Amino acid sequence: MVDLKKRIDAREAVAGIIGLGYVGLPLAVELARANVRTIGFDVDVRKVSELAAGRSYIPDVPSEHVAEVVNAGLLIPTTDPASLAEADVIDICVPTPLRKTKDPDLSYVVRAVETTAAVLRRGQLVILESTTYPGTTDEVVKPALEANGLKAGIDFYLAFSPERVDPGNPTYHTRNIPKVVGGLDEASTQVASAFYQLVMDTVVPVTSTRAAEMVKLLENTFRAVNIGMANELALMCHRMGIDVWEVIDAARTKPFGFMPFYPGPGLGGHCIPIDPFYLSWKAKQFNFEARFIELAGQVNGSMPAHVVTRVAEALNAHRKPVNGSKVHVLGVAYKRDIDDVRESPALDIVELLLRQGATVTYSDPHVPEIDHGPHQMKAVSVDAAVAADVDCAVIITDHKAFDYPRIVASFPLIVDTRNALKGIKSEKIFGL
Ligand code: SAJ
Repeated sequence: MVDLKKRIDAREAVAGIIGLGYVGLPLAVELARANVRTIGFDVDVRKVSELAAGRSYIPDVPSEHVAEVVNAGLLIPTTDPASLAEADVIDICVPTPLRKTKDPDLSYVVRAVETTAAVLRRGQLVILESTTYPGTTDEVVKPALEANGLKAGIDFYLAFSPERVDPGNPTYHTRNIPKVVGGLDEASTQVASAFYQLVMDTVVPVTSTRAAEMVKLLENTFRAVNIGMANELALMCHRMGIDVWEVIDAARTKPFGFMPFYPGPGLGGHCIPIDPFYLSWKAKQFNFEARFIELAGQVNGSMPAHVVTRVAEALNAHRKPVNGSKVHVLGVAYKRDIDDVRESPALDIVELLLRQGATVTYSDPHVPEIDHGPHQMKAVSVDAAVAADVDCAVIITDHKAFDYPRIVASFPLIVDTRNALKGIKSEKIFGL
């Protein structure tokens, strides 16, 4: 199978990307821009037709790049899985959510692997990028691919490489984020490394698929646990009458051995609240309880209720119950300056406030409406909220686009969960 590495190095090998979302599309476009013929497969016909028309739907991927490679016949967007038969390298970039029971949901991966198995032939390389627990590639992907009789490591190469896409990051993008790669065997690691070297400046080989799977989970568990600690510190400081933000800002002056994490209204996004539970779920199979992950999940998960308690305390200072009060949420995206509301704590906070009888409105320049389960709400402007005489505003997402001095001047009470009003002193401002 040595031939594949030669064909990759000569940019003759054809790439196939399964899943053209915020991970797969940037990779597909960069491969095509590196002159690698790339079959871009997705089940979503809207995505494929947008790409075929030379349009991008991922902010970090300019439409000009899409048009350039599609017109040059270097990126072939398709919903036809049979098209992947042409690919020498098949790279799976599909979602790995959690079920409501916090168990891993590998259904997208299984479907993508079945699609791959249908076109699997000798000499191909298959790579899984979807974030998942250590063992997925060896225990789930490998047997599914070998069902037709071909043998991983003998007839085809197999590897795992964690995605490290950070949507909206102005500095780090596909090419300059080091890429970790772990193969079923040394040859698979080498061939997969050669593939990524076509696009990435730095490739970091590790000795197994499990190590590569664990790298990603360490990266994101590290964040979830440290954010949990920052949130617990905030609860402690609130109880002790200490300004947690001042403490963190002073601690970060330590030039070594410290990395700041900040308290907030809870943990949102499709990575940090989810990835660690892939790890703790797998650890249980080894009779190991990942206590830090579970504890961080409890602390981070308790923040939305804590925010609602702070809103109640703020209203109480004005002798107003939550029930019947008008509360205006500022920012519903899961983090600043993006439009993604997946797992956003704002949705939990809205739900809790509505349950306590508050009338809730929201402003978010990036999110015109939310349609999340029981929530169907349209954004209103800050002016409209002010005109509606709301009783309390609560800053959940500290978008740069908000005019904070105006917010302080306009609302009778403000709960600030992000220290967005840093340095502004006022009786009407309540922190976490
Ligand atoms: N958050 C805090 N306090 C913090 C940092 C984050 O409350 O100190 C909250 C955010 O508001 C958000 C959630 O945690 O609700 C997650 O924030 P995040 O900054 O981790 O951003 P994500 O979810 O977009 O994480 C992605 C991850 N990228 C990948 O998995 C490839 C993560 O590994 C990156 O480190 C992160 O982006 C990043 O640094 O932007």
